[in-house]
Amino acid sequence: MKQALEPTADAAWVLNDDGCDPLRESDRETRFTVSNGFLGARASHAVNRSFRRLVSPNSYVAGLFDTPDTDRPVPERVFAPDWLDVRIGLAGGPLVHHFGQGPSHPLTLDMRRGLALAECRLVEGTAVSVRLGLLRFVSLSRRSLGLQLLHLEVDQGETDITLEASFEGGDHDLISERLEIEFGLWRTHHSGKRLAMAAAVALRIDGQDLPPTALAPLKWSWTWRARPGQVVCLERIVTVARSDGPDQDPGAIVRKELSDARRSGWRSVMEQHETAWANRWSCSDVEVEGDAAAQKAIRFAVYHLNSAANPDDPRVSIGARGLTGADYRGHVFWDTEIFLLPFYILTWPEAARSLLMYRFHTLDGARAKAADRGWRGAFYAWESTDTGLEATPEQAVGPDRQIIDILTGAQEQHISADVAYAVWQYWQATGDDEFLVAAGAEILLETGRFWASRAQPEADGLHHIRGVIGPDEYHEAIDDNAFTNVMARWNIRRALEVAAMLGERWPAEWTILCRRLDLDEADLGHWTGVAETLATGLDPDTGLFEQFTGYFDLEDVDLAAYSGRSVPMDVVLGRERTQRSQVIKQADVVALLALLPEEFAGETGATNFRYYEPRCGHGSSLSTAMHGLVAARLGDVEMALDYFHKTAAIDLADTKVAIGGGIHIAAQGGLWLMTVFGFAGLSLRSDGIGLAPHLPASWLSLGFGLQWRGRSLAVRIDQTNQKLDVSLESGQPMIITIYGQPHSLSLDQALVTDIKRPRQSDDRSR
Ligand code: IFM
Repeated sequence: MKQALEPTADAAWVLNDDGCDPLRESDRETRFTVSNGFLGARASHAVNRSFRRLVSPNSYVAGLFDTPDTDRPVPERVFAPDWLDVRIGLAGGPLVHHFGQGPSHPLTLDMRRGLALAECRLVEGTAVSVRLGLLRFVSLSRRSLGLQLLHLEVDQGETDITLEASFEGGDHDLISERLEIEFGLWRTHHSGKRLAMAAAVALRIDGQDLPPTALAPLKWSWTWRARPGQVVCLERIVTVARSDGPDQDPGAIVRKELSDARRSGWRSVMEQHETAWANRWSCSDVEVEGDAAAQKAIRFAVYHLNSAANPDDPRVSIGARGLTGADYRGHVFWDTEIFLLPFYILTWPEAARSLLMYRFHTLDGARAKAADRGWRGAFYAWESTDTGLEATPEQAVGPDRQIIDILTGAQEQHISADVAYAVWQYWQATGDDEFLVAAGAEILLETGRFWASRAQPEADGLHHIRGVIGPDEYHEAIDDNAFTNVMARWNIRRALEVAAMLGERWPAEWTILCRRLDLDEADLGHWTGVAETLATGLDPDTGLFEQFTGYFDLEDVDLAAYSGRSVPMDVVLGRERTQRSQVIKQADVVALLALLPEEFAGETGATNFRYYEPRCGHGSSLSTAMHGLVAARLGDVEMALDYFHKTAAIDLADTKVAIGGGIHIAAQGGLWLMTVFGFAGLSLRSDGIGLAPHLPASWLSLGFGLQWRGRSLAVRIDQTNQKLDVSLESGQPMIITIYGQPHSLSLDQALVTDIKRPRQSDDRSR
């Protein structure tokens, strides 16, 4: 067992934390979380948690939502029982690991192997001293499975030691239905979901099995006489299943999974898990030479991205904190479609498809939300759970401790276009026609229909969308937000395109779909008219989009004067003044430029970026990544690199943001976007992919893999030799467009071309 607890030797693959600071413990728990898209286990201490009140619960199960029976109830992902609890004690009481007393509690995240390691030493005067090594993972090859290993060496003392292993907190959010020695079945209070868990435990002392005493359901105990040099190994295999309705039996699933896992043993469970991770890394690793911090940050990002998705469950999506923390109650936002989906589409299409199928399965909720407000089509929930119904809380406590109304659920409507954008991007990159016909087309049509009903004609001959919130959430109830309107127009146009395509290529399916959606030529004609006359706020003379009607008249605050601030701009200025100012919470027109660069003719992309970038206060963790991506595309790579490191700091630097509530998974997706779409200049084209690399000076090379319409590609940008090398590892020949020039790529002919030097800082026109 000891060997299994040895981390990967290469420092670029591991994240270490030697500290033990109770004030930062919750951040460490988040950062070192292991998850697999179905189960999440935060890196809480497993052993003798005397400081239990300081830490958040440990375990999450994707899709395990319930709605509390309170005033203004908001659905939330509830906690699953913590399956990792261990207590070690002497006859007189527990061997407690106190903060600040004795050695620290180092943690290691072995990203290559997808597991977390911990060490700890427990001492009780001269009576006993033991060293512990712990390992935990949730399996990437069988997502219902978790493993905990504990390796204990006695350094000193001859005394009786008791070790208890248990499940804790089962009654925290759930009601137990059945509890047995190795099995538990719980249900949620209101949502009709059930959770089953089963566990097998074994303890060996110097290689000899010591049978446990069952103290209670899911609670085992062992007592033995400790001697110096003794080695004790605990292994616990856990299986977990969720059911969403009465017709499924999660109990049968976990029992079967447990008996399979028990038969194969923990080593085989671990081997399969590590093979699954090796496969994931071979498709998704990003290598940066020359900037060790950037390398660590992008690996950490890819580790958490690979940990967040589950290609096998199309009923769940990824919450804003993945399965790493409780913030945002597990709710799903546009973060998934805009910041995460590109990674999955291009490195793990099966996961991407499943995430989009979640939006297909929640279409009825989106249709109900639109209908409730008198519109047609699909208006997706700004905060979504399992039903697709709106889950945004209506009120919250603001930064000044006042109760404020939350309007995003009603007004942040661009979510419908964001979902459509991801559907189109997926189809473009995978060519998955079956998905398009069975699900994607319906999403595109229903979201297109939503916008066509949402935009209203006015006396100026244009259609307008009034009363919305754009990505910049500082400004509410605004009219004609450029991001919303241009994305809406794009959405309607893609709906029309998919309608024409289905009519031509799949006429029988098209007829059935039209009948089911009650869609006819008159509808399509109306949509065309709306798209042609939708106000966008573009000033043709300056090339500037006005973020929303009246934005240019607002107070222009010089953010440079507040550069030393440690709190967001809305806290500095106060809510009202922020709303009356041009201060932007996060990329808005800049986000539009990131998503639809073709909407910005000639140099107007740079014009808009130069206008809006200095006005952004980055009050959201999503903001810096969008700015970095656009800066890199515009060739301002050093500014982009600065944004890259700022984004990385969100979850990696203790001094930036408190992350006890979970990893900012959109920021992690944003790091990948900045790297691949920004520095490598990737673009998705109808005839293949485009690359236009501009690397920061410190990056000697950048390498990554891509999946494109059934092909695997390896890209390497070598700054030292000024070369771009693209090779096709599997699949049919294709076209790669480099800085606008098409090139052929085939299995037997890699593509090697020169790259351009990035602009120097003195020719930046900022
Ligand atoms: O989706 C984001 C939003 O854009 C800004 N506030 C946080 C949300 C969840 O990450």
